[in-house]
Amino acid sequence: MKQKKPRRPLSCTKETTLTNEKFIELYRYLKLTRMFDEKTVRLKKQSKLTGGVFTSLGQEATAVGTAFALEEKDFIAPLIRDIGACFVKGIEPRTIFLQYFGRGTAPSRATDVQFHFADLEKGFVGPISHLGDMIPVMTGILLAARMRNEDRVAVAYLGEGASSTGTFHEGVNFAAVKKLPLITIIENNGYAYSTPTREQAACTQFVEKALGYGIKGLQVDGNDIVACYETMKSAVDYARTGNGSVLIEAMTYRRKGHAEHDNQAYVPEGEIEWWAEHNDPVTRFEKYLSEQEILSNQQMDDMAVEIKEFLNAEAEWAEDQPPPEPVQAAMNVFDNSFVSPAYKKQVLDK
Ligand SMILES: Cc1ncc(C[n+]2csc(CCOP(=O)(O)OP(=O)(O)O)c2C)c(N)n1
Repeated sequence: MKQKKPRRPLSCTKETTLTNEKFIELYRYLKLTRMFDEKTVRLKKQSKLTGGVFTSLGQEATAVGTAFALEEKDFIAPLIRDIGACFVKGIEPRTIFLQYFGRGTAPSRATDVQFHFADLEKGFVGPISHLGDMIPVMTGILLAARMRNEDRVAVAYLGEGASSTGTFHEGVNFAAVKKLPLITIIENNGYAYSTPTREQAACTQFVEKALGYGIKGLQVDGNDIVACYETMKSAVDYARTGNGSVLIEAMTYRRKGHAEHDNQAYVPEGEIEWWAEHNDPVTRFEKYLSEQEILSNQQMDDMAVEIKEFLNAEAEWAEDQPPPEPVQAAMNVFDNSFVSPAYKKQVLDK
């Protein structure tokens, strides 16, 4: 990934439709996402979490800024880098902590320790591991919505690596042909696990893939949260008014490894530090908020203290919840129709 030296520290785009009140809300989500990741990394290092920890360090603005342009009735299928979009859609940190701690009351009841769960009331269609597979799923959801005369937009988030899969092609193509309001967001963060972008695809601009499907393509600076919001807003307006699908390429950078266990030995020296110093989405937005006199540094610090206390309380609450009953381990995984009603009443429902 090219690292153009900025002449002056980057800020966020000035052209916006957002009010100051919305900016503050947006900032809280951004900061919450950053601090949630930091908290989960600490919990992992304390050996309190059993599963892998996947963070979005350095690319939080893409998930938060784009999800912020959606309406409550819209659907999202996030991926591991999009916890920020889950928060914007109303998923509480405590619910994700319950998953991470593998508690019996977690939506997945400890059969999964990531955020592979759904909350359809909130328009949150849970992610699955299989890259690209959520695109046909979201396409199907939109087709069903159309048949029911429901006005919904759906978003499938994925990395540039996932755009090399067959299901990406099938899903995007079908949505394009049917002019479904699907917004596919490719987060081009430089690496797919340890594979750099140049070894992932021969095209240099992933936005160009839109051309081949006959849909609208937009490219955005994924570390500029205001630009992410505005680009997404225009995509949502376009899709909602019957023009069909949109593909957005968000240019960003993954500052952590694939997950916490990945030491990033494949990353050239100095690259991560460069992005941290020159193109951090949180710093950029803070600079903007301060320049525009929307929030003072003191107010931002106060918000960080409030979020820290909130997250500590959320995590403590989740940790205190009971673990699952061993017998529940196989429930909702296999076909349990063989379970006799008496056994179910006696053991499972207690
Ligand atoms: C179909 C499929 N193939 C391989 C994997 C294993 N895998 C998990 S994440 C990952 C890399 C994903 O890269 P990218 O899509 O660019 O997203 P990023 O992690 O960079 O956000 C791979 C290969 C998988 N989950 N699904």
